[in-house]
Formats: sequence, structure tokens, C-alpha cells
Amino acid sequence: MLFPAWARVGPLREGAFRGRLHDARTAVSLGRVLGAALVVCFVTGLVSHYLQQPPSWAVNHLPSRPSWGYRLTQGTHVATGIAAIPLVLAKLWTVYPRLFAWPPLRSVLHGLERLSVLVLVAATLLQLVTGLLNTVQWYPWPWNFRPAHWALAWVVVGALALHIAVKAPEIAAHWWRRSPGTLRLPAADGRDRRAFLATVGAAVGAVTVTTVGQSLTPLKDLDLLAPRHPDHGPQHLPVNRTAAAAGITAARLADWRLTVRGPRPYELTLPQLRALPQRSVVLPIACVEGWSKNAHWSGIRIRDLLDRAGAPDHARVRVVSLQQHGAYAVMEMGDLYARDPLTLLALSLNGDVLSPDHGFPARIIAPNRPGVLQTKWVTRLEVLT
Ligand SMILES: Nc1nc2c(c(=O)[nH]1)N[C@H]1C(S)=C(S)[C@@H](COP(=O)(O)O)O[C@H]1N2
Ligand SMILES: [Mo]
Repeated sequence: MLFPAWARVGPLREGAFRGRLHDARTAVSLGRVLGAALVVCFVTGLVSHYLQQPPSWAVNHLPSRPSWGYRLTQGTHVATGIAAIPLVLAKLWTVYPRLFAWPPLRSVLHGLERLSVLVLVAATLLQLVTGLLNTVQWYPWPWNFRPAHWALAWVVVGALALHIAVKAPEIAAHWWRRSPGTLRLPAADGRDRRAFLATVGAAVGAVTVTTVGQSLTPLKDLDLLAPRHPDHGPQHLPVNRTAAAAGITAARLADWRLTVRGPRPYELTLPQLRALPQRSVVLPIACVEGWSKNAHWSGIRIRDLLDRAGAPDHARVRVVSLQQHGAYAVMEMGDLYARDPLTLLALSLNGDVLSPDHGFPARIIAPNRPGVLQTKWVTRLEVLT
């Protein structure tokens, strides 16, 4: 006998878990909301990945509209990820007695199913926790966050799809409160379940309401837990990396000029840039970490700067910052962004000259673009053909 009866002790005992909420109906009620949150989080994560790091063939096809697109998708990504944390904890509480199912292994197929659940639980917990820590820019692990978050996302959806497929009959049987053919549940059970689900709903509501204001600005006054508050920062806009943190010093700005490389290269000083036709736009900074806010920007259209350099219509642009180290010192944008009339080399923010922390003397602001690509302290544009 593979699993002798005497080994059936502690939580492995028959009837060790008597709670009536550890049942399939509760698991399905929670699972479908959790599943929806994870799918929305996954899809918005894909959007973020491709906007930030497109494969080379896609660079010139990334849409620069709607201008608020990334603000919406990334705000949703972070909000659904945060909401999924209490949901996943409640779901695990509901089903954990199954960890002690007897016998532990019924067949090879049963073993594989248990293994897939282990992968699903481990990957989901790791993904949600590291994602949450990323929103506060805390990386207490040795690997690079972004590629790991990307790879793990596929593990989570793959394991989730398998889980839903394996459980499809059970999900279908418990989808409705009273499935045809099943016994009517005792009233007390229904009441307990409603109380439990209401508590989980309250927890989801609490974490959402206290964080979503970082991006959904009408709720900004309730934003008690998010790392950034939309109103806190110079010129009424939060700052992710300060000039000091990026190594931008007064000495390095002393003889600043904008260099444009292309078929007809040129250089412009700040007074010369200010003398060019200025445009004003309202566009958000939408940080990948979940905060976002609209602001008024003015400066010179990138397309005007490119035309002056004799750039062909389909040219991409490389934007180089004065910042010397770090992933955001250099960025590229495709032609749809570069040609969009809203894309500026901004010199001013909310009516004043850019503050040092917002990228003085010049920064990029473009529609539907992850914050990480809104390069600050721009020193050079390179036409790429
Ligand atoms: N050169 C450079 N530009 C940068 C960054 C940076 O670290 N270095 N951070 C980016 C990030 S992550 C965001 S969200 C925006 C924030 O712009 P803000 O600080 O003006 O709000 O700037 C982007 N531009
Ligand atoms: Mo950001």
C-alpha cells in the first residue's frame, strides 16, 4: 500500500476540516472574480510590455492614440493586480484543505493536476507580490524585474488556463447559486457564504479605494496607501527620478544645447529653441508603476525639429538624455509617435519653465506612452532611417 492508513494523521485525518465555506461553490464565486482580475491584469500588462519594448518590426506601428490610452491600461493593470491580492488569499483559504486530500496521489493524472495547481499558486503569489513591491520601487531579489515579470505572466496565464480547463465541470456545476439537480443548500450556509464574500469584497474595496486615486484623480483624496500622490511634487506633478538621483548637475547643464543628428544636422541653444514656434498640449505622465496625472506642457513639436533636420516621413528617432547611466537614458520612438502633433520637446510644465526634476531644460512628452519613455534632460535627437 502506497499510503498506509496510519499515516493519515493531523490535517490528513478524515473530516479534519469541517468549515462549510471550504466548498466548491465558494471557490467558484471567488475564482471567477479572481480569474477576471488576472486576465485583465495580464492583457493590460501585454499592452504595457509592447509599448515599452516593441519587437523591431512593430516599432513603426505602435499607435500614439488615444492620448490617454496608456494611462487607462496601466492604471487598470496596477489596480487589478492590487485587487487580486486579497482575492487570491481568500481563494487559497477556501481551498487549502485540499492540500491534505487523501490519498495524496490517486493517479499520474491526479499528480500532474496537483503539480499544475502548485505552479499556479506559486507563480501567482510571486507575480503579485513582486509587482506590488515594484510599485514602491523596492527590489529585494537578485533578478531583473521586467523580464521576470514578463516570463512569469505567461506561466500564470498558462497555469490558469489549464486549471480552468481541468475544473470546467466543477465550475459549471457551481456557477449558479442553485444549480439544477443539486440539493438546496442549508440557509445558514448561504448566510455564512454571503458574509464571507462580503468581507472579501470589503477588503478588495479598501485596497482599491486607498490606492486607485494615484491614477484616478477624482479619488486622489482617498489615496492613502499608494507610493505617489498626484498632487505631491514640484509644479503639481509627481517625480519618479529626481535630477540629483540621475546625476544631473548645474555644471553639466552649463553649456547645454540640443543636438539633432540627421541628413541636415544642427544644434540649438535654449534661447534659440524658445524662439521657435511653441505648441501647448495637455498630456498625462503615466508611470508604469501605476500613478498618472495630466499636465499642461509647451514646447516644440518633434516633427518640426525632424523636418528641420531633413528627416524622411517614416524616420524613427533616438532620444538621448544627459543622464549617463540607467535604463531610461536613451529611448527610441517610432514614426507614429514622432509625427504626432501632440509629441513635444517640452520646455515648460503647467505654465512655468521645467523644474530640474521634471527634466530641465527639455524633455519628451508624447501621447499614449509609458512614463519611462518620456525622457527627461534631453540633449540629443538622432534621426534613424
Ligand atoms: N532621463 C530620464 N528620463 C526619465 C526618467 C529617468 O529616470 N531618466 N524616468 C522616467 C519615468 S519612470 C517617469 S514616470 C517620468 C516621470 O516624469 P516626471 O518626473 O516629470 O513626472 O519620467 C521618465 N523620464
Ligand atoms: Mo515611471
